[in-house]
Amino acid sequence: MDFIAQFKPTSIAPIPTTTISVNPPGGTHTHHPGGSHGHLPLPTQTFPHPEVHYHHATHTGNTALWVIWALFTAGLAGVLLMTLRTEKRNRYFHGVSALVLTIAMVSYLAMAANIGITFVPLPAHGAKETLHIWFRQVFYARYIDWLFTTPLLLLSLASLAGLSPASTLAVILIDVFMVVTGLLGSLTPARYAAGERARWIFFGVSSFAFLVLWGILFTNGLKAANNRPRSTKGLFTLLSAMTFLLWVAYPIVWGLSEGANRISVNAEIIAYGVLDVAAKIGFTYLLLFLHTHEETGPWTLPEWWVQSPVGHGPDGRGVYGSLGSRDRD
Ligand code: RET
Repeated sequence: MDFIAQFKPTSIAPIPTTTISVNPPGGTHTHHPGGSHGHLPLPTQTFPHPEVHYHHATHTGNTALWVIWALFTAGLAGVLLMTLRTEKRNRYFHGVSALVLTIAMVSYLAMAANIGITFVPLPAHGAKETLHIWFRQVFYARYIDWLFTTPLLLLSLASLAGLSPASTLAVILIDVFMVVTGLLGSLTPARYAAGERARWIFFGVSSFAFLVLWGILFTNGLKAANNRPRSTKGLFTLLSAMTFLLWVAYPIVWGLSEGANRISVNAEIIAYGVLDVAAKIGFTYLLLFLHTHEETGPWTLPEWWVQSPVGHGPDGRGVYGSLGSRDRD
């Protein structure tokens, strides 16, 4: 049986092995002296990834927010004192102004407490910028403030002029539209061209609303003010001109800060702060001091509004007439 003998191992043969080849990052070095595959080089270069940076308020900005909050608190306390010293039916402007200052006070408290804040991506211009992503801090809390306070300020102006309810409502709705589109502009992520374009379109739309609302206020408002006493007309002219000039500065600050990122977040806080104090506290005190109590007009509150009903009426039926009373039998 020689053929079986041929298959008998004569010595221990090495076990056959298979080599699987892989391509590790960094490349393979196939020509190893001695045929060893033991030491492939480790990758030394990683893929580049962008660095993230933030423009945000520092201690200075936060201190400014607290200072402005304190100014609004003091301003509000003063208005409340003045309200108490004023006859009830002459408190219309006091009520509206107190509401404005209360909202501003709460809004600055929120911003100082770091509420109502977000970060929005800024445009990347130039090749270097592809490796850097910049965010800017946006205080959207101010737009919530403006959403309520600017209509109230306009309501004061419109009431002073004796503007028709239709025009007053139009001015207020256009103002709300202006604030909302301004907010959308400031929240638009603008890292890429389309976003940046959208942001400035929102700005344009909002500015258009701004012009329309002041157009109505200056034409219809002045016409209506002609029918008021001379001192009221004078006060309306003064306050509306001053307010217009202050309000024009808002889109300028917006353009420099949230729009084109030309000034720091701290500078933005201070700029808007100065404007807010002038447009709210300055406005309120001029209005309340210069508007004399003797004047009567569409803003003089009716007796039924300021006086709570007393007793049950002379015949015991109640001031509103009671349900199920004798005269319904
Ligand atoms: C924005 C940006 C978009 C264009 C325009 C703006 C106008 C804002 C204004 C704000 C007024 C605020 C006041 C606050 C409180 O006192 C939204 C900044 C036109 C006019 C008076």
